[in-house]
Amino acid sequence: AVIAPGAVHVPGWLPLARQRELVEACREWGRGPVPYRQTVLPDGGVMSVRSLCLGRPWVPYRYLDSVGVELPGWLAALGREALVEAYGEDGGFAPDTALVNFYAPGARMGMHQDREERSGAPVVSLSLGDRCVFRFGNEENRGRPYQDVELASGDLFVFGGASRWVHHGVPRVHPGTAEPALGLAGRLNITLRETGLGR
Ligand code: MD5
Ligand code: FE
Repeated sequence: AVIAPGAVHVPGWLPLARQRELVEACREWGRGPVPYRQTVLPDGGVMSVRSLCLGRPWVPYRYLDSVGVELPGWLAALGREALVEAYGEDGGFAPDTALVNFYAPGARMGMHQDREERSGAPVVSLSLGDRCVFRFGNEENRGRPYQDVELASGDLFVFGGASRWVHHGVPRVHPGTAEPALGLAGRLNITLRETGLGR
């Protein structure tokens, strides 16, 4: 479904077996040298979401230290497949970082824009585990108008073009709604991005 120009939601894009592999990869990354951590914002606030970054380390306060592993080639390839699914072509998408967010029951993310990247490339978002309310707003401010979209495990969301700089957030995660076979209490979100920062 096209939510807005450049914003495409593909429910159930990832089959369950692929979801399970991704959940296992997220667990494995968390066992590396840099575990999932709550980010401390410049104003001293502490995010309820726990995050981890693969590949290129970018914004110091937010994107933490990279776990020190390259972005796996298979994950970058999955990002290109996602763009083909959403737009019909991958546009040469070459993500150099992945941000993995873990929402334990009760965690949420306030409305914000993603402005740290120095690239206009789309952001590819993959959701795993508990269903959530994803709030897709407007470019001007954190408030209305916005659209609330339910995201479930396996859903793909691509944010590109005119939707790249829209305010967005996750006001609510529905506890206990993950497919039991995933063995996940909470929600994981993987975003693939081009930082535009070079090497
Ligand atoms: C999440 N994460 O579900 C979301 C998925 C973050 C974050 O918001 O910054 O870690 S990414 C959603 C996104 C990215 C870029 C643009 C837009 C949404 N958008 O224009 O709505 O944990
Ligand atoms: Fe964001």
